[in-house]
Parts: sequence; structure tokens; C-alpha cells
Amino acid sequence: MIDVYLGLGSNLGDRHTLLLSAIELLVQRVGRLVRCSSFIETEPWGFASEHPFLNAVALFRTTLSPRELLVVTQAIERELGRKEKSISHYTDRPIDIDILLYGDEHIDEPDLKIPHPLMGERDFVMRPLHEIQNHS
Ligand code: PH2
Ligand code: MG
Ligand code: MG
Repeated sequence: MIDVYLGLGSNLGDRHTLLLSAIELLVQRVGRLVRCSSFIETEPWGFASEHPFLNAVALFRTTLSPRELLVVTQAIERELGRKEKSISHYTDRPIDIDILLYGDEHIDEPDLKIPHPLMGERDFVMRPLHEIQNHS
């Protein structure tokens, strides 16, 4: 069993319901939910948008491999209404699920980088991450 930290974000639609739906689907397909942070409202980071985000970080325990996890999280994003992603710039989205940490593994593949390379720069990740890491 591996501890995996996932970052969740939504800035379109019913953000609260979308985060809850994502967590419910992750419980069904990834594994047990060990902890979940508060949902925090944050300003869009790295791009201009009039739609603020709701962000959270959740800790799951899983037997999935990192790549299986990527496939599952991307399928859930699509099921919850995520359209084609832009590779050149950030865009508004109903749901985003990012793999932040997978045990203590380091992976550097074109489409899968763990730990998430930008997580340390992002308050909307580090605040909820610290909330659940300091609450064991
Ligand atoms: N996600 C991004 C880019 N910018 N800003 C906030 N506040 N929250 C996010 O989840 C977010 C972002 C790329 O995935
Ligand atoms: Mg993201
Ligand atoms: Mg993402």
C-alpha cells in the first residue's frame, strides 16, 4: 500500500460538488481516503481568470501504480466535464486532479512527473498539504 497525495482544483461550475464527486470517484477507484484538507478558495495562479478556484489536497492509500493512478485521475477529470487540456497555458476547468506525491518515488517521464514539479511554488497546494501532514 502506497500513500499518495492528490491535489484537487476546480474553478468552473459547482466547485464544491465537483470536488466532492471527484473524491467519491477516487475512493471507488484509487483506495481508502486517509485524510482530506479543508476546501480553500484561491486566486488563479499563473494565468488571468475571473473565476476563483476551490482547492484541496487529499491523502489516499492505494495499490495502483503511478501510471494506473494517472489513467484513473484523467478518466475522472473527463467524466466530470474536463475538456481537452492546453499544453501551452492554463485554462479554467471544472476539475483538475494532480498527483503530488507517490510514496517517496521520483518519476520523470514526459507526461508524468512525481513529485509534482511546481508544488513547492504553489500556496494553493502547500497550505492544504501542510494542513493534513501536520494533523496525524
Ligand atoms: N491550477 C493550475 C494553474 N493555476 N491556480 C489555483 N488557484 N488553483 C489551481 O488549482 C490552479 C491554479 C494548473 O493546474
Ligand atoms: Mg494542476
Ligand atoms: Mg492537472
